[in-house]
Amino acid sequence: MNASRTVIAVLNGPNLNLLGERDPEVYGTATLTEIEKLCLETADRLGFDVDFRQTNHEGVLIDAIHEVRRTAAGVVINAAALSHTSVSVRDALAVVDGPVVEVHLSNIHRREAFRHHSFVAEVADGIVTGCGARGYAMAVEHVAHLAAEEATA
Ligand code: DHK
Repeated sequence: MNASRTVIAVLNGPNLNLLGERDPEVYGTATLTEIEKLCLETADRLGFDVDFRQTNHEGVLIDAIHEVRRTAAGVVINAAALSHTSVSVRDALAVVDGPVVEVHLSNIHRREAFRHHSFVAEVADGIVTGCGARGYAMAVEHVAHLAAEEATA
């Protein structure tokens, strides 16, 4: 595997810094720090490092995608509300070299109609939705699997 592409970027959008205190019945009780730890442990087990970030700003999220798009082995992204609104985030993800897996803590299809469509989903290789914090581990695992597959292709 290419040594410069062993990092999985895990990118988080608006309001996810409030996990643990924000609507725990919808998003669960795990904090973003706990989710970061879960991602680090999962990736480490599979031989990858993690670059874990959160921002409340669309442009900062796009800059983060640009920053990692050529260097990361793949991207796990919970763009949160921006998933439903941002063509710019979608377009940035479309030019990521490695696999992209979208994750949502809640099952967006069981919620309000405005959450049913995700621009991110249009450019994602996989989607994990409704599996809570564990969904991040599943998404990291899948990115690692796809990245390893790509590296041996
Ligand atoms: C997180 C949010 O903040 C919402 O805006 C999305 C997503 C769902 C989640 O379930 O992780 O609609």
